[in-house]
Amino acid sequence: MLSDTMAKAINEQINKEMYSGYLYMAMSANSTDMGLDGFAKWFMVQYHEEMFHAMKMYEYLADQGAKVVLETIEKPRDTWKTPMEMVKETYEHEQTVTASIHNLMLLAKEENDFASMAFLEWYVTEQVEEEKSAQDIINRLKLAGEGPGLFMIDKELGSRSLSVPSDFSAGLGGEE
Ligand code: OFO
Repeated sequence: MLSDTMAKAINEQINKEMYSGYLYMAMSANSTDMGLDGFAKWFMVQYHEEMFHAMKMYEYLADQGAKVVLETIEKPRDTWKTPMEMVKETYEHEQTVTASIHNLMLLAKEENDFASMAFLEWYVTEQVEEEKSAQDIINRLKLAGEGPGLFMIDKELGSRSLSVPSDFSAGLGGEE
């Protein structure tokens, strides 16, 4: 059983995860518009990962007998001029999500909510990966510049494949 405060905080985090997905979908569209199909694929995979992050919380609330309450998703920005601008914003955005997950963990600790602490561990670890993957692309873009190296990076990013479920009609099936 979750406290009302914790249920509300997790519902707010669902909205943040959905916004992250919306932001990355906008970056995917912007990449397609720039002719960078690899970046477009990478950001679309990222979109699906964010939906998965939201759905894990959705299921957790349901499992704990708390109601999922969906709020309006903020409109994301729609134009970025360079891939570096998109990836830097991705990195900064993920830092804010990390802070938000850490705040949830602090709340769970304050409430001695051991189930939520255990549940949130997955997100703490995932955020390390989220920040690292954006930082890695920033580093590669710095090395490659805007010339032929950019097309190599675009090709590499295009090979990213989805490693989480994308069909939630029957729940997550215990997958991570
Ligand atoms: Fe859900 O990790 Fe990114 O935002």
